[in-house]
Amino acid sequence: MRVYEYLSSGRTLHMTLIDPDKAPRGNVAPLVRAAVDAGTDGILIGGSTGITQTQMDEAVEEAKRAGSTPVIIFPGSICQLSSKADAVLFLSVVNSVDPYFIVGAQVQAAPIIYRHFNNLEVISTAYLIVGDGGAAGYMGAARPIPYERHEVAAAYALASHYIGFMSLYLEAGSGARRPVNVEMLAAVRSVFPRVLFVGGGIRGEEEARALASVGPNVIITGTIAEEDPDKLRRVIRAVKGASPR
Ligand code: 1GP
Repeated sequence: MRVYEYLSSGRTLHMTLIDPDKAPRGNVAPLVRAAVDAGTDGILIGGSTGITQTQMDEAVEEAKRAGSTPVIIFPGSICQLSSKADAVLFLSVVNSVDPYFIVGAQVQAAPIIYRHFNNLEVISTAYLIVGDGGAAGYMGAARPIPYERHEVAAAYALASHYIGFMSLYLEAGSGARRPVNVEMLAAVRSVFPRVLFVGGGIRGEEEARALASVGPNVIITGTIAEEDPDKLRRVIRAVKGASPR
């Protein structure tokens, strides 16, 4: 099954983000095994700073060897492509103030994917950064949408739908003090009919359950996988238990 089809299956999936900069060689496999064991539905690999192409290849290979879930690249730069992954989120930081992050990096990456990584499934993704924004917001020169400005997020989501993005990733930033509000997620969900990811700052079962009840396609957590496998298990259970579709 193609990854996009898997993401669109109708139920809310949980995926685990692994940043190779924080999980160096040899540390990816244990994280993947723990996440798969806890019930995660896929692995995203990428990060905002300090990752080479070799590190990506190694991390993706390690992740593939350790578990059978799809491995998806979540690139922070054009150095983070790998032919060994199943798919790449072809991100455009739609609320960046720097055109490089909206279309420049993509123009650099596209011919590389076409010529060298054409086995990679490409999933165009509107990357919408809100609230804290984290390192992704800073590095991507985003103008993060304030947590309470649901209507602004919905306007971006509708524009992303009309432009034709296959997916939208609503991001509060890795390690954010708090995740995206349920109301903002609901506002985005109501106008964006394709694959919707949400992540950043999700640590507790209650917030995971509340976000899942809105019906995003994928809830992503990263930090808790590194910190506490039991918490990860509880969050995944909450995501799956709350799924309304
Ligand atoms: C970042 O949404 C992910 O894109 C993960 O965030 O590390 O805060 O779970 P956390």
